[in-house]
Amino acid sequence: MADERKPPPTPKPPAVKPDDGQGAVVAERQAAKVEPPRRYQVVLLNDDYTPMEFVVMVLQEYFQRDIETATQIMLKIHHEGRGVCGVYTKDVASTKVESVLAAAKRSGHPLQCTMEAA
Ligand code: TYC
Repeated sequence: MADERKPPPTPKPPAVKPDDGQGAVVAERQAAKVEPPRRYQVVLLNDDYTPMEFVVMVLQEYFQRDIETATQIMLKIHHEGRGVCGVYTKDVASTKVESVLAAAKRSGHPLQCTMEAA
């Protein structure tokens, strides 16, 4: 004999109400709250021992500079004591600093590299 109890009512999706403004307003508020990520400049420091060619190679390999730009930046550092290699988000800047320091250490050069809020 068939079970004559009614099946439980299927849950209904919430009725679509006329736009009370809430959804759209929330989305707009969220969008307005999101700030662009802070940017960090990666800076190379001058020293008396790291070969110029090594610094030019670093600027080409790790900062995607062509050889002319890399040479200009290297000479600026050489004459002024420091120079900006590029500006990145925090994680990217931090990875570049670590990569440059590791490459300098491997090659036995005292080259120093740091990052600062742009
Ligand atoms: N001053 C170094 C030299 O005369 C060259 C150099 C340039 C070193 C830039 C570091 O970040 C640097 N060999």
